[in-house]
Amino acid sequence: MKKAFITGISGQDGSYLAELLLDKGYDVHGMIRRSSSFNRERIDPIFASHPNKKNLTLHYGDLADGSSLNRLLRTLKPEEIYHLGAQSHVRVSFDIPEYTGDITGLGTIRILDAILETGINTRFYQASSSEMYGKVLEVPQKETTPFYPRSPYGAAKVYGYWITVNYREAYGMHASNGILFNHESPRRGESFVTRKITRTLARIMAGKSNELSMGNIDAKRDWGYAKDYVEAMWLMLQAPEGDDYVVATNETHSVREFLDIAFGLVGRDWNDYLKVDPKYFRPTEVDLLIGDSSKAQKKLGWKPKTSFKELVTLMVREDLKLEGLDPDRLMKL
Ligand code: NAP
Ligand code: F7E
Repeated sequence: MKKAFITGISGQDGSYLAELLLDKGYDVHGMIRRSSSFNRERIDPIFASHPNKKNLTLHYGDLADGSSLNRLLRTLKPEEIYHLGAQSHVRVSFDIPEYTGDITGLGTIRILDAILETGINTRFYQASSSEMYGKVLEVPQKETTPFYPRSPYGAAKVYGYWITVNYREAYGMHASNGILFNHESPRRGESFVTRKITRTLARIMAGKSNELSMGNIDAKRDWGYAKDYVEAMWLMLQAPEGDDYVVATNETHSVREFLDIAFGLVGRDWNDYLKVDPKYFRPTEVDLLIGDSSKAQKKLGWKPKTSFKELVTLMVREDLKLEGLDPDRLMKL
């Protein structure tokens, strides 16, 4: 039985990846940080109903605490490490830039160095991001496109990317960067734009809200489905050698288009609810992202399975259910 260690297991991707690895028969260990209120709502359902739930174990630790990372790796000796933990909110990274650098940037070197220090034989996945392309220097963006980050988050991820490449080259580690473009799901954090839209829409439909406050709705993103994307992470660690891969849908859509589809599904017009609030604008914005994932397709056999419209539909559907509403009655499909 292969053993995997996941940082960020309580997050959107961590929960989908844990399910995928349990499905594949792995012994899955996840690191969670202590908080004053429960932060396990995405993984509790796995403990409740996954057929292999006995193979899932959680451990306390923190990306700021190198000694906890060393201890966990020394005792667990996982064959695969998926490093997903991060302060992952771009807008918030402007408010807490030093913390973001510490957790999102230095967190990566703490794990890589713990691997080196403990001498364990493992494969390493780094959750790199399309935010590294920032003010894009090429369209579409691929593995060879130079980086131009536009936020403390993007800059921290550039550090994580290069230190992963460096440890691969310096110490012969099987270490890979997945440069993932935006990916969403019903488990997406509620302050990211897609989930904010679908969550607020469901509350509007339930009569609990009549306003949607937003920032720059002209921004364009390459949006995929998180469940499809965690499969690419796993495939990278099954490849004979570590490498760097763009994971994207090769399509771009504006926030406006997301609003059109989401509100259109329930016969509403978002213009009746939208309020533009400057607090959601960023000091520097990433205007356009579109990824070319042909390398992942060719070398890993990975391609996205879920279209943009299907993604919006499944998110609206789940958020309506969360409000106790019947999607089949409300949605025009
Ligand atoms: P997410 O939902 O925000 O999850 C982040 C995870 O990191 C959570 O489990 C969080 O724990 C954990 N974490 C935060 N600070 C930590 C700390 N100090 N010590 C230990 N754990 C900590 O993010 P996601 O969307 O699943 O993304 C997963 C990774 O991919 C992140 O590194 C993100 O930056 C990167 N990424 C995401 C996207 C995307 O579109 N989703 C695209 C490219 C790259 P709590 O639950 O306790 O907060
Ligand atoms: O913003 C605009 C906003 O916060 C998308 C993270 O997972 O993906 C994510 O970063 C766009 C931006 O995602 C609101 O200005 C408008 O242009 O959903 P987001 P992000 O910044 O692209 C990358 C790949 C990551 O790696 C990150 O970890 O939407 N926007 N109005 C808004 N955004 C938010 N959050 N809230 C608004 O009200």
